[in-house]
Amino acid sequence: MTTIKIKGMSCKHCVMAVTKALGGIDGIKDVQVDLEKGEATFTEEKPIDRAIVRERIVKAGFDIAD
Ligand SMILES: [Cu+2]
Repeated sequence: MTTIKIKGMSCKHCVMAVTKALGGIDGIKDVQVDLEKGEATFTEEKPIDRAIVRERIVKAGFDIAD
Protein backbone atom coordinates (compact mmCIF):
# COMPACT_ATOMS: atom_id res chain seq x y z
CA MET A 1 0.00 0.00 0.00
CA THR A 2 1.12 3.53 -0.79
CA THR A 3 0.03 6.55 1.24
CA ILE A 4 0.29 10.13 0.03
CA LYS A 5 -0.68 13.43 1.64
CA ILE A 6 -3.32 15.41 -0.23
CA LYS A 7 -3.61 19.15 0.27
CA GLY A 8 -6.83 21.08 -0.13
CA MET A 9 -9.58 18.57 0.68
CA SER A 10 -12.40 20.01 2.74
CA CYS A 11 -15.47 17.85 2.22
CA LYS A 12 -16.70 14.53 0.90
CA HIS A 13 -16.95 15.94 -2.61
CA CYS A 14 -13.21 16.56 -2.50
CA VAL A 15 -12.75 12.97 -1.31
CA MET A 16 -14.77 11.73 -4.27
CA ALA A 17 -12.83 13.90 -6.72
CA VAL A 18 -9.49 12.66 -5.39
CA THR A 19 -10.69 9.05 -5.34
CA LYS A 20 -11.80 9.36 -8.95
CA ALA A 21 -8.58 11.08 -10.03
CA LEU A 22 -6.39 8.39 -8.47
CA GLY A 23 -8.65 5.54 -9.56
CA GLY A 24 -8.35 6.76 -13.14
CA ILE A 25 -4.61 6.15 -13.20
CA ASP A 26 -3.63 2.91 -14.91
CA GLY A 27 -2.10 0.57 -12.35
CA ILE A 28 -3.69 2.10 -9.27
CA LYS A 29 -6.47 0.29 -7.45
CA ASP A 30 -8.11 0.04 -4.01
CA VAL A 31 -8.11 3.81 -3.51
CA GLN A 32 -9.06 4.93 -0.01
CA VAL A 33 -9.15 8.62 0.86
CA ASP A 34 -9.17 9.84 4.47
CA LEU A 35 -10.53 13.36 4.72
CA GLU A 36 -9.55 13.97 8.34
CA LYS A 37 -5.98 12.80 7.87
CA GLY A 38 -5.73 14.38 4.43
CA GLU A 39 -4.34 11.16 3.06
CA ALA A 40 -4.92 8.86 0.15
CA THR A 41 -3.95 5.20 0.23
CA PHE A 42 -3.85 2.90 -2.75
CA THR A 43 -2.33 -0.24 -4.19
CA GLU A 44 0.14 0.03 -7.05
CA GLU A 45 -0.18 -2.92 -9.41
CA LYS A 46 3.01 -1.66 -11.03
CA PRO A 47 5.37 1.20 -10.13
CA ILE A 48 3.56 4.49 -10.65
CA ASP A 49 5.49 7.65 -11.43
CA ARG A 50 4.82 10.23 -8.68
CA ALA A 51 4.75 12.96 -11.33
CA ILE A 52 1.72 11.33 -12.93
CA VAL A 53 -0.02 11.05 -9.57
CA ARG A 54 0.69 14.71 -8.83
CA GLU A 55 -0.50 15.79 -12.28
CA ARG A 56 -3.86 14.04 -11.84
CA ILE A 57 -4.33 15.42 -8.35
CA VAL A 58 -3.49 18.96 -9.47
CA LYS A 59 -5.85 18.60 -12.44
CA ALA A 60 -8.60 17.69 -9.98
CA GLY A 61 -7.89 20.91 -8.07
CA PHE A 62 -5.72 19.65 -5.19
CA ASP A 63 -2.05 19.15 -4.49
CA ILE A 64 0.27 16.61 -2.95
CA ALA A 65 2.27 17.46 0.15
CA ASP A 66 5.84 16.21 -0.07
CU1 LIG B 1 -14.92 19.49 -1.05
